[in-house]
Amino acid sequence: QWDPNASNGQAIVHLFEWKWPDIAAECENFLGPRGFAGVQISPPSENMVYYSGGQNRPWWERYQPVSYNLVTRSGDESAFQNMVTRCNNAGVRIYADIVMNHMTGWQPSGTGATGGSSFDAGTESYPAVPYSAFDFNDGNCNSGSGDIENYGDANQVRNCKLSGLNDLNQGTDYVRGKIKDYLNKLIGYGVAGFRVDASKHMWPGDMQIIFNSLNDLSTDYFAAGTRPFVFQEVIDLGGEAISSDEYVGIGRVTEFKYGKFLGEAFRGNNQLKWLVNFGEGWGMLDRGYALVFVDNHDNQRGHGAGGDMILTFRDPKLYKMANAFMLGWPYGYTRVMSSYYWDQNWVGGSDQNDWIGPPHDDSYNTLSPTFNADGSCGNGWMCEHRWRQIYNMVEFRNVAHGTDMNDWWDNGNNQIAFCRGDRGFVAINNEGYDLAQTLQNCLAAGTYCDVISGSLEGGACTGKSVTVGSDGTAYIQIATSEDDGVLAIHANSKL
Ligand code: AAO
Repeated sequence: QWDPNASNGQAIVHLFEWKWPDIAAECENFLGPRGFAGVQISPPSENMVYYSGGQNRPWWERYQPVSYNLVTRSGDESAFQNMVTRCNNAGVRIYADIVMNHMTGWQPSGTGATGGSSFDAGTESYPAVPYSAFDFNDGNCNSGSGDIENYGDANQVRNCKLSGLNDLNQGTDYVRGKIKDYLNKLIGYGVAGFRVDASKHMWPGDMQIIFNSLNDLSTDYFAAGTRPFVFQEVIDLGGEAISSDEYVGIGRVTEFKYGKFLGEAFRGNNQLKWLVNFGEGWGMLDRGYALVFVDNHDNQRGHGAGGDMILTFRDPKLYKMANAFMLGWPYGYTRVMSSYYWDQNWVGGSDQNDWIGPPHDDSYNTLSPTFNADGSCGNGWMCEHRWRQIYNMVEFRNVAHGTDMNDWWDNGNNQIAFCRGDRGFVAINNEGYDLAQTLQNCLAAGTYCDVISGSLEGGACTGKSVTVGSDGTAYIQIATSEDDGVLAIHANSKL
């Protein structure tokens, strides 16, 4: 459950709010050929439909399930099945986002759901599962409001409501059974694993029982006896009652310190030279348990944790540098974020538009991405995973896999360089002046294409090139005037 069960690839991409047919096509046309291991999809379970207070169809309605029927704005059950099959056939795995901590928050009775199921949040009735008031934690919650009021109290965090969301009691056989049936249905269709939403808000013992009870993955695509990959969303920046360590026995855990620390470093609040032991040396999880990312769908819009240090597509130069560092660096299993654009509206330090859902038509049907001649996306989709500087570093990570870091160099401040065995070399310049000097390298002598400023295409470099001499050194140049503050070469970018 710590292994992504990928046939190839050391990085996954979160195609946030994409439709199932678009993901299927992306697996075939782009992700498979480019060596992406898999896709984290938005929650496939039926959710409530939200139109209120001028916030029509927010992205976050998908985190309020009404049933485990597979019907959402991303598509229905047959589209889901088709996507999983086509992605697996393209060598790309599907990891489903599972909302099993809770159902909806309070909504007026008669509120709609994406599959047409009825529900009554006030009486905690979800007949399409079915769940009723017996299945929720209200009696076990000790806070005055029924909501989580104090993250210093583990009992509250796990037995009270997160933001008013009706909190399921995973301590009962009945609730465990319903969740198990849902996850086994997904396994039956060929998913490779799960991102488990709000894991911090469930007891690890209950989760362990549920995940241990699941079927092995489908032998249509996986070896007999393969367990689902599990990565649990636990926000642990320290200082609370609950720590990530409590969950590592179940699967990997999202390491939220990683993106926060990287954001602080690249934004200039910390010198890059300290990244020399980035990972366990910084108080993060053991690398075999960590799922890492620069930003996620919450903290790119001020939800969750990390605050204003988080880097996103809105700071493209720094964002590409941070992603290049992550994908070049041997720590954790990596996830690339792929977003859609929205206009921000800052009032008193918070974005009033943080709720805005994916690009849509007048009836709020999600739009498909369009693709420009250079491979980038249109129709409001950012598609960071299609940025050359990012997808080329996914290839770098695959090429360098199995090696450790060696030959670290820094200028005592914000210029750094390092090697990965004899497979890859990365240099980063986050100073206000050019990097231009001869550095120790580790690749075999020869000429290599920098995969940041360009690629190796048709036997030639479309960007910069680097020549590694017979003495093992190479002249490295990253001018501040360049679009990108990174340079990377690897064994497969040799001329
Ligand atoms: C929506 C509305 C709410 C309404 C609710 C019910 O926005 O106003 O009350 O419906 O009607 C998403 C959205 C929510 C949305 C929800 C349901 O983000 O706004 O609520 O869908 O539609 C906590 C959880 C974490 C969670 C995160 C957002 O621990 O699991 O909040 N993330 C997941 C998903 C997320 C989703 C849900 C869970 C729910 O990724 O998309 O919500 O399914 C501290 C704690 C964290 C806690 C944060 C925020 O963090 O440590 O555990 O995350 O607070 O409450 C510093 C600290 C850091 C602290 C942070 C924020 O950085 O170091 O520790 O500040 O204070």
